[in-house]
Amino acid sequence: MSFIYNVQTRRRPALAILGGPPLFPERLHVGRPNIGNRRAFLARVNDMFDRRWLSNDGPFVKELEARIANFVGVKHCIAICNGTVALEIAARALDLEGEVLVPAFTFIATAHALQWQGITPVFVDIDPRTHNIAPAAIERHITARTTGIIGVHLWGRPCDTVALDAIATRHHLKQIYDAAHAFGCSHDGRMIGSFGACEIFSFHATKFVNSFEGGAIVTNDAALAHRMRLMRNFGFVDYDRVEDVGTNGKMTEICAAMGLISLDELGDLIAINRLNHEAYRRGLGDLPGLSMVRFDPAERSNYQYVAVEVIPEAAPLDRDELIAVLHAENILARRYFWPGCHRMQPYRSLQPKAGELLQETERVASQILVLPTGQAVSERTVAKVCNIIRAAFRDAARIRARLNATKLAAS
Ligand code: T4K
Repeated sequence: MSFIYNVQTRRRPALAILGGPPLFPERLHVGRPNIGNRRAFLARVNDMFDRRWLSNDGPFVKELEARIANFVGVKHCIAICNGTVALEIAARALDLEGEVLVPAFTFIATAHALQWQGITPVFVDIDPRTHNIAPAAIERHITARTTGIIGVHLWGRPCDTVALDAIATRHHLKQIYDAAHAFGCSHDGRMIGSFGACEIFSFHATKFVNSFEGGAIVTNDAALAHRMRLMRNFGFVDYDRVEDVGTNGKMTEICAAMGLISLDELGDLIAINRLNHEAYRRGLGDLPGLSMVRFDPAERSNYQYVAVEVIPEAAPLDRDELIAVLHAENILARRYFWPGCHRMQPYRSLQPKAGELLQETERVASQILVLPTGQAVSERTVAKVCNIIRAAFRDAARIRARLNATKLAAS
């Protein structure tokens, strides 16, 4: 069934929210994994079995680390089982304690990685133009207990590292960057990965380069790298000698194999994301009240998130109404990172007044919508998604009435 035209009836079927059939028979997810060359992957799995080396600093992990360090242009890369544990290890290895400043508009893992080890994440507002931590909002949160800042390069767009460096130096704070979204992106012509004391990446299945689950810490600091490497493996320096507190942050060989075949296709994956991004821009660019997150053409970007702000004063439907329209069509657009970390537990209870200083976070979180992209989404599919949004805007009054009636009936 085409949304545009139904050959039998010569009529456009109604939007699903208004009683028509969903455009997509199967769910169209945000974050459908990119799958690399299966044959190459299976060959690596066979090698792995032949070697009987499945985890703990195996040859695939070493190869992945070398390739990432080389690609990013840093001296050290430590592969980790996921991005969250990478953040935990980085914070621990830098002796962060007390309070650490983080943006409130990020995936919950940025905050949890601190809280998990008894460090209080202090939520800072974002710059609405970049969606990244606002340097101008930081200093009012600094106390005698503050030990560090974690900037997040949200959507792969770089933080204002110059301003953050200046603040960190002035207040003797350590800096980690959460670059979970920013693998393959650059800032001032330099690859993201070499800013702050260290940076972390995520290679979760939903990331454009994935190792099923996985992450990495990159740094130019040899002593820090050494400490993080020990911490990844319980603090062991030798078979029966432990020199530091540690955890199990090891990446398995099968994950590293997946990461390697994913890396082999990095250029193609970015090209797909870019084409889809451009297709969304063509399809939505002229609609009132929709503002797509853009990437600086002078920098390298991975285009892995198609994030759109739905400005309620200008768009005929608000973000949640549009989400309802899309979900009815089986397009599972996401509200990343609504409602903001400070409104999730345990932070909502521990810091009930945090929202008072987070106006931009709250506004952007209530407007943001993330659309499907990646290898599993063709330009044709993007065009269909855009057509649904255009049709929804045209029929906004009826849709709003229908949603209000449903709400009333449920109350
Ligand atoms: N810092 C930041 C800024 C982050 O965004 C993240 C993770 C981290 C740190 C921590 O890194 P990791 O510890 O995760 O390595 C997802 C991802 O789980 C998470 O990695 C990511 N950020 C976040 C932005 O998105 P969910 O809860 O939306 O994931 P999930 O598993 O529900 O997957 C999303 C959708 O993707 C599913 O509804 C369906 C589809 N999907 C997912 C998987 C796993 C598939 O089609 N196939 C799959 O195999 O958080």
